[in-house]
Amino acid sequence: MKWALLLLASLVGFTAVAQSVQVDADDLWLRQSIPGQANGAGFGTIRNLGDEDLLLIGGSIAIAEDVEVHRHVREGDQMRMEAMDALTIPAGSSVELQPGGYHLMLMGLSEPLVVDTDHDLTLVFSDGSTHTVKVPVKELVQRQHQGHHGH
Ligand SMILES: [Cu+2]
Repeated sequence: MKWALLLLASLVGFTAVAQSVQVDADDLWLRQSIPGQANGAGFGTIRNLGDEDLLLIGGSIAIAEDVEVHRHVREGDQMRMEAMDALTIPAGSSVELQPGGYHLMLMGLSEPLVVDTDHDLTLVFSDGSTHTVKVPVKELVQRQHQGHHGH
């Protein structure tokens, strides 16, 4: 009887340690890249299902050297990207990664991102926890009317 309780206690302890971060990132996707393109980009929604804020600091993927968190910032009439130390995903809330806004940048692609393939992407948070999802590559949507956006 006693050994059973000890076993149970150790199992419970193990479960607590092994518990993965409470994140839903199932609709993340990667944008199709063209051959020779150095970097790729990932978009979609990251939901924090836990009750503590999460700080996304980057990630990893087999086909790129590194995954960075980027945002676009406006400088006069120009938009440029910059790397972020961390992107806060508030507890019980979500953050949208989208073209022209926050995004994941796949630095140093070793091969192009091909439509209808998918890749294991691991998100890394500031507390060392990780979350791995299978993300599909989707078509690069051409924007026909760039420059016609009003204010
Ligand atoms: Cu970027």
